[in-house]
Order: sequence, then structure tokens, then C-alpha cells
Amino acid sequence: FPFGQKTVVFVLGGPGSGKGTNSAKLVEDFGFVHLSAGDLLREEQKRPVSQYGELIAHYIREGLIVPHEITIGLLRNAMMSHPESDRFLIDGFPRNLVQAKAFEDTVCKAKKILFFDCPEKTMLDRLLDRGKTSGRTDDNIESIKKRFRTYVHDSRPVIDAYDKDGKVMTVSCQGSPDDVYNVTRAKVTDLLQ
Ligand code: UP5
Ligand code: MG
Repeated sequence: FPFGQKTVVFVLGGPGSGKGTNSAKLVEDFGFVHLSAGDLLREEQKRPVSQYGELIAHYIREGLIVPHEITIGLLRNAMMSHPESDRFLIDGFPRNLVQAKAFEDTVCKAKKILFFDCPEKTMLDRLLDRGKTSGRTDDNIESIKKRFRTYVHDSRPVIDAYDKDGKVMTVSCQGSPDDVYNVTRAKVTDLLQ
């Protein structure tokens, strides 16, 4: 494993559960490199020379999971561009069991999973609110419903599988951003000890 010595944490949870918000704060407090798979895909989509631009745009709008070869390639490149860092937050990935296995077989194993547990209604309200200003092509009611469907069908099973291995740290996303982050920080402090 090229990244065998690194501490890798998968940050998982439904659409709008707070993965990005809390990851940004963990970067400040613990010096993680934060890699959002969705952000990497959106950047790749915008590159004029990308051969995957239209494919990614379609998958994101439809709330579907981009073929994992593309996403793992982007994550691996991003990790390699931070050789100095030994802590990575991989946000919003893996999104199905096949991706989880492919990443662990070809890149490295995750030390823990940070799971933001959030009721669908709360996620819906937050995403619709964010959609007023985010410019994201998937922050509209049609795409959000599709994202929820993919989450329940494909992504929840990943969390359940890691839970069986005792690897999941669950944080409730109810409460103010500060409340949620305080719980998150405490769990990550324990993990890094
Ligand atoms: N907010 C956050 N916490 C709050 C709190 N405690 N109280 C009140 N408000 C709170 O938060 C969402 C919103 O809620 C924000 O406005 C925030 O201020 C507020 P955020 O932290 O952005 O949540 P996050 O979980 O990061 O939501 P995001 O929409 O990014 O999650 P998704 O998982 O849907 O999106 P992602 O970017 O990961 O993926 C998008 C698409 O890319 C996928 O649907 C898929 O098509 C594709 N994709 C792949 O194909 N493969 C991958 O591996 C990854 C993505
Ligand atoms: Mg996000």
C-alpha cells in the first residue's frame, strides 16, 4: 500500500448531513488534509480538457455514483500531492460496497469511519436552504430525492458493514453547528490518541 502508514478517516453520512462543514473544522484543529470526493468530481467536471466532464455532470445531477475508477483516481492523485501529510479525511466516499473494497485493496485501509447521523427531513431542509446560493446542480428537490434514494440503497450498507467491524464513530447532526462539532472533535481526539 503506497499510503499504508497514513491515518485515513472516511467521513460518511447522507446528503447535507454536515460532512463538509465538520471536515473543514477538523482541518483547522488537527491538520488533516480534507478531500471531498464530490468536490474533486466537480473540479474535474469543470476542467476544459477532462474526458469525463459530461459523464460526471450527468451522474451528479441524477444523484448516481460515478464509476469508481474515476473517483479513486482523483483521490489517489490528491493524496499523492500531499506527501507531507499523514492524516487524511476522505469525505463522501466510499458510496457503495464495491468502492469501499476497491479503495482498500488499491490505496489503503480506513482507520475509522466518522458517520454523521441525520434524519432525512433535516437534510432536506438544509439542502434546500443551501440551494438558494450554492449553485450546485444537485441542490434542487428532484436531484435531492434521487440522492436520498442512492444513499439508502447503496451508501448506508457501507456504514453498516464498517459498523460490524467496530470502526464507526457516530455523531448526531442535530443541534447547532458548534454543538455537532464539539462532539465530533471529542471523538477525533480519542481516535488520534
Ligand atoms: N449545516 C451543516 N451543519 C449544520 C447544523 N448543525 N445546523 C444547521 N445547518 C447545518 O452541510 C449542508 C448544509 O447544511 C450547509 O448549508 C451547512 O451550512 C448546513 P454540508 O456540511 O455541506 O453537508 P455535506 O454532508 O457535506 O453535504 P453534501 O451535499 O456535500 O453531501 P453529498 O454527499 O450529497 O454531496 P457530495 O459532494 O459528497 O457528492 C455529490 C455527488 O457527487 C453525489 O450525489 C454523486 O453523484 C457524486 N459522487 C460520486 O459519484 N462518488 C463519490 O465518491 C462522491 C460523490
Ligand atoms: Mg459535502
